Amino acid sequence: MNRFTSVHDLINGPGLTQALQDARNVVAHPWNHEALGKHRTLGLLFMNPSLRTRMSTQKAANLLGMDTIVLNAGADSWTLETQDGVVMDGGTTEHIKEAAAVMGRYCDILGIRTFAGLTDREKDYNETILESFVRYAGVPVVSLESATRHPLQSFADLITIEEHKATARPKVVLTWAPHPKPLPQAVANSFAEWMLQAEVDLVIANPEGYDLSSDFVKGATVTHDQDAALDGAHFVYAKNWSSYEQYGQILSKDRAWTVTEDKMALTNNAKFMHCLPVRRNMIVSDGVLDGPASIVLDEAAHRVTAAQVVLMHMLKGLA
Ligand code: AN0
Ligand code: CP
Repeated sequence: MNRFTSVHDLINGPGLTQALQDARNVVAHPWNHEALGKHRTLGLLFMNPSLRTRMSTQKAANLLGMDTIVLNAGADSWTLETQDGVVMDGGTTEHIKEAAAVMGRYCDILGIRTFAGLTDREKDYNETILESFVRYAGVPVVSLESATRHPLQSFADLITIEEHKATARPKVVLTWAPHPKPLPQAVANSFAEWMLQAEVDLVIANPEGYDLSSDFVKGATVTHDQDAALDGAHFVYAKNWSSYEQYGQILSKDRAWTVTEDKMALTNNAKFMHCLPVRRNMIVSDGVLDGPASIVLDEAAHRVTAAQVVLMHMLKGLA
């Protein structure tokens, strides 16, 4: 596997069934592949903040015997130009072509976090920055959340659902919830894309004006009625995203969409999931988050599992 930027890289690589088996194996025997990453270096470039991705990916690399170098773009490094053919007489210091290629000389695998800018939909959905790294780095690239997807998160979400499910084909509800700031669609897009490949029935609930790109949700049931969606649900996955249609805009902060105990009572004893960081009493009530239905910490813990499986397959592919 020489890139991991969407579910398709896993499907076209080891396959989803094998990857889930690998996940169970690395949980049971975390140090079994400690020799695989010996003398190998993982570079992690963060253009945006992170707690989980930063720590879990380093931990996964450590379990595989790898060394890690972390760089925070802008703060620790030069500001990057991403456009081709420009006269660099403005604020940016170094072109992504050189930066990516240089990092590729120091590292065997590169991870990149680059959020959507939320102003230019075409630029975001073309994945300009992530694809530049893939093109110029010369080494395998792992997405640590890009403009349109967060595949390590979605893989961890799937592992968590597999671990907690009590029925063969659970009903999974992805519900929009309010947030004071405009957030990317990446986590929601990616979750939908993965769930549509999994043994689950996916229902997406969001207010009008918040429909996700059809490229990600084709095949899912989409409704604007949250209560109807929650009926009989086994898993409730809450997430805020800004509008795709009116790109990057906040159209609603309606707290009637907050996931509360009353909302959870509509479900079939569902588990509550969120990728974190989460805004308490905006996205989800204290009672739900602190209660027995919440599996957000298992989800966060499986970020290590997901990263370990992905890095393991990449390391196996290195010469
Ligand atoms: C980010 C997002 O919604 O994409 C990262 C989530 C993992 N969240 C925030 O910026 C709060
Ligand atoms: N869920 C997630 O990716 O968290 P961080 O932004 O803290 O890495």
